[in-house]
Formats: sequence, C-alpha cells, structure tokens
Amino acid sequence: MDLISSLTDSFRSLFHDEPRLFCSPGRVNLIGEHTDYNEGFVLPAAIDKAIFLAIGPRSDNKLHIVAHDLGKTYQGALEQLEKTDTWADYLLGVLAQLKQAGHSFGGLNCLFGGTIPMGSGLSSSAALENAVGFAVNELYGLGLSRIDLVKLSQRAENEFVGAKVGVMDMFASMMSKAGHVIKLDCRSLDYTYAPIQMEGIRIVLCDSRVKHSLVSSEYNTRRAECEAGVRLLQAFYPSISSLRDVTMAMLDEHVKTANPHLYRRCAYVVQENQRLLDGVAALESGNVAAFGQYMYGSHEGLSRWYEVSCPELDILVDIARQQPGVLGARMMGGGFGGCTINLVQEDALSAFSEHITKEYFARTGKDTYLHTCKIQDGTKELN
Ligand code: GAF
Repeated sequence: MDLISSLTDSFRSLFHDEPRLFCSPGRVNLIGEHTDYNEGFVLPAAIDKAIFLAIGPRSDNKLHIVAHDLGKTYQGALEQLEKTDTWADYLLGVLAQLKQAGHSFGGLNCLFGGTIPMGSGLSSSAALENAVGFAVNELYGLGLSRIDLVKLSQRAENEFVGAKVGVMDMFASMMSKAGHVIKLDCRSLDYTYAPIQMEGIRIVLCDSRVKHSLVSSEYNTRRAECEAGVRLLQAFYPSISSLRDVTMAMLDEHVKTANPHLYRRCAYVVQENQRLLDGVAALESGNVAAFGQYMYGSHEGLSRWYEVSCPELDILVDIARQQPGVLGARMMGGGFGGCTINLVQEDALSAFSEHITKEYFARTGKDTYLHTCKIQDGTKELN
C-alpha cells in the first residue's frame, strides 16, 4: 500500500473521521550555502521527497498527533504548547506562532509520514512546519499568504525549536514551482523562478549517511562569527548591516590581519554570494559546465574556509569530480553530514552511480544512498 493510502486508512481507524491530506516537499539548493542568514542569495527548489500530513479538526481544544514513521504519539492541549525536545516541537512551534499572532483555531487530529530521509540535509523539519501551517490555514480559513506561512515556519524553528536557521528551507518548500529553481534574495524576499534549462543533465543527491544535527552548536557559531565580522566592519562603515553589504576589499583592509579566523568565515560568505550571481548568469546563458565549476568552488569554500563539511562529504565530492559526465558537485545544506548535490549527464548516470557507491564504501566503509531528483511544486493540498 502506498504512503498516502496507508496514512488515510490509519487516520480513519484512529480518529473515525475523514482526513484532509497535505503534501510538503524537501528541498535542494544548487548554490548559495550559509548565505541566507547573511541576507544574501540562494538558489533552491523543492524535490520529489515530501512530508504527507493527514489532518482533521476536533470538537475540543486537544491535540492528538501521530508520527506514523516513528510510531510515536503526542497528546496535549492547545492552551499548553510547551517544548518537548522531540519531533513534536516542529508542529507545536507552528501552532504556538499562530496563536501568538492572534489566530483562532480549535483542536486537531493529525498523522504524518514521509519520504524525506531525516537528518540528510533535505529539510524534513521545514517541510513539516510548512505542512502544519498550510493545513491549519486551510482548515480554519485564517487567510494567511504563502509568504506569511514561510515567515511563520521560520519563527517556529527560531523561537520554539531553538535552531537559528535562515529562511531558505521553508521558502523553497512552500514556494517552489515544478521545473524551476528559485533565485531568492534573502534580504527582501524578492524572488524569481528560473526555468532549469539543463537538457540531458540530472540532479543527483548522494547521501553520506552521516547524520547532521541542525541544532548543533556549530551552525549557531557560524552565525555568530558572521555577525562579529559585521560588527568589526561597522566601525569603519557604519551603514553596513550584514555580510550582504560587505566586499572582499573591505575584508582585506580591515579584517584579514586583525582577525584571520573571522576573515576566512566572512570571505567565504562574500565569495559565495558572488559565485551564486555568476553561476546564475552562466545557467541563464546555458553554460552548465561553468555553473558546475562554481559548485566545486562553493564546496571548497565550505570545506576549507567555512569549515562545515566533514571527511565523508569531501570524499563524495572528490570521487564525483574525477568521474566523467559529472559537471559539478558540492555539499549541500547546513553541513557536517547529509548529502552532496551533483549535476550528472544522463548518459553517465549509471556509471556514476556504480562508481561512487563502490568507491565511497572502499574509502569510508559506509554505503551511500543515491537519489535522482525531480523539481516539484511547493506545499499543497492533495485531492
Ligand atoms: C540549513 C538552514 F536551515 C538554512 O537556513 C541554511 O542556512 C542552510 O542550512 C545553509 O545554507 O539548511
């Protein structure tokens, strides 16, 4: 039985009611990593791996939530939305934010499952947050726009879950359009949909099988380092407010000698923003090979200057780079594990898959899991 039928059946037998069904996808990001919280640019898209949510209103103010894949249940009440330090916080956080914004809604029965591997850097948490916000908005006619829901998910994660993530993941999952990547300006939230003109080229994810933890201190440390770099420069340029406003010349003059560690962190971000802009120009002119080189540059920066990679991700990129028919590869997402994203020529796909699986095992003793992605629409209700 497929996942949707199984969620529907379980919902019926648990709650004796007919659910409404929602789907919220995970995401990839072609380039522009750790730039979102620096008010820079990102180039993400939603993929064909998603969270599926079966949900219905209750006549009281209780919450009955079931994580189908984990075999776990949360029961509580809307009046008491307290942090649990479990998976339930992603849902409770969204409900808490809705309440805080003054929206009125009743109790809920929900059951969710999914196809996004957890801890693989494909944003299962943002997908879950979006699914709940979107569903409650529909169920209770709250009148929130998609952008409102994106901001709500981000606040839930920042304030309730306690992960100081940027806006990219929820934006990609909510706003994506099949066959397009989103060029998003994370300062203004202005965005454009760029058609992916990559004839004969596939987006392939290679899972390092190293689980990353987003709430890990390293992510918040990188944010703090970027902010420290900005503060240092504000003494010379009072008008700057984020690394988005900073140039390499500013860093060279005022940070390089004063604080070489901060220099490397900030220089990575400034250069990654530029790589994204140059990369988009390359893609627009159909030069995927040039785009692929920017991806390798991105990985190099993430690994050596920003130091958010790990040996397994470096090995995956190294293997991909030497393989014919691979145009670009890099680690993706927060880092310290998760997946690499690879652009692979269709006719080289099966040799790539065979080689990287064998070679990765030989070099790490781990199996990699490959997924060839399709770019999908964002969060939606299923009929
Ligand atoms: C994680 C975060 F959730 C995003 O906001 C982003 O910062 C990303 O890491 C790195 O680009 O996915």
